Amino acid sequence: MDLESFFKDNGYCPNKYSKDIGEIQTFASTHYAQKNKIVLVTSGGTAIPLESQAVRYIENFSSGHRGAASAEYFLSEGYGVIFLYRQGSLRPYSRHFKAGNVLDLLTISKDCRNGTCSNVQVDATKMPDLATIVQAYHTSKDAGRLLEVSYHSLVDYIALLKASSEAMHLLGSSAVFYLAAAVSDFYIPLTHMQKHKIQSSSGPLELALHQVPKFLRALVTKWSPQAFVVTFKLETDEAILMDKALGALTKYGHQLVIANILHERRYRVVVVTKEEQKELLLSDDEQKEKKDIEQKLIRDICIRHTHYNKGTEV
Ligand code: 9Z3
Repeated sequence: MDLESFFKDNGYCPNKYSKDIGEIQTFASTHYAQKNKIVLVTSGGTAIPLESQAVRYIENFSSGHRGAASAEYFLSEGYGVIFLYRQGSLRPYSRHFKAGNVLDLLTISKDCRNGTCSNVQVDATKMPDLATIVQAYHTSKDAGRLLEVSYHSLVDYIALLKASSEAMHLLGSSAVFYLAAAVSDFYIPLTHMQKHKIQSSSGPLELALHQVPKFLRALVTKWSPQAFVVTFKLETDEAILMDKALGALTKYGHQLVIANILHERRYRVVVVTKEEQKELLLSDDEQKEKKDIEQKLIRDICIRHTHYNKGTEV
C-alpha cells in the first residue's frame, strides 16, 4: 500500500497537526537562515489501536531513553533538535528525574506545612548534577535549539515524520534524521476495526494485522533526499542482526544503521555502514558510573555527518 492510501484509509486529518507542523517549519527555516545543522530525533514506541473508539492498543517496550539521551548529546554538539516523541515516553533533561520521585528533591519549612506556602525549596544535595541539567535545558530552550513535538499513534508518527522531513528538505546535507523510535511493523486499518469496544463474551480474539507501508524509502528519495539518515535495527537474535542491518542499508540506500540487541542496548551498539561495522561499548566502570552509551554514539555520528556535509571521507 502506498502512503497516500495509508493516510486516507486511517482517518488522517491534516488539521490535527497544523500547529505542530507550523512550529516545525518555522524551526527548520530559522535554523536554515542561521546556517545551523539540525537533527530530527524520533523516540518511543507507537500505539496501534484495536477499536476505532479505542479502548485497547498494541504497544511495545520502548522507554524513549535512547532518543531522549541522544537529543541531549546532539544539543551539546551544537545541533538544533526536533524531538518527535511518543506521549508519556522519556524527554531530554526531564529523563534524569524519572529514576526517583521528584517530590523527594523538594522541601518546605516546618511552619508552612498546614497552610498555603510558596516557599518550596530544592535540596540539590540529593541530586549532584541537578544544576548542570537545569542549566543545559534552559540554555537549549532559550537559544531556540530544542523543539519537542509529541505523537501517540502510528498514523500520527508517520504524518509528523513526513511533515518534518519535507520542512527539513531545504537544509540539504546539514539535516540529520536519527530514527530511534520503535515503530510497529503491523497495524489494523481503520476500515477493518470494530467501532465499539471488543467484547470478551465473544470468546478468544483473533486479529489480522496488516503491514505498515515502508516510509523510509520516501524519506530517502523524496522528502529529504540530501539528508544524513540514521536508522536503528533492533533484534533479539544476534545471529541475524548484522544481515538485517546491512539489508536495510542496501534496501534504502541511506547512510547509517545502528544495530542493537534488546537486552544489551544500554551498553553495546554497532555502527553499521556498507564498508564497516564499528562496535561501541561501555566498560564495566562506565556502566557503574551510569554513563550513557549515547554520548559515544552521538560523537561518532556527528563526526560522520561533518564529513558527509563537507563531502569528505570519514
Ligand atoms: C531502537 O532500536 C532503539 O535503540 C530502542 C531503544 C527502541 C531499542 P529505549 O527507547 O530503546 O531506549 O528503551 N529503535 C528502533 C527499533 C525499530 O523498530 N527498528 C526497526 C526494525 O528494527 C527499523 S526502523 O525493523
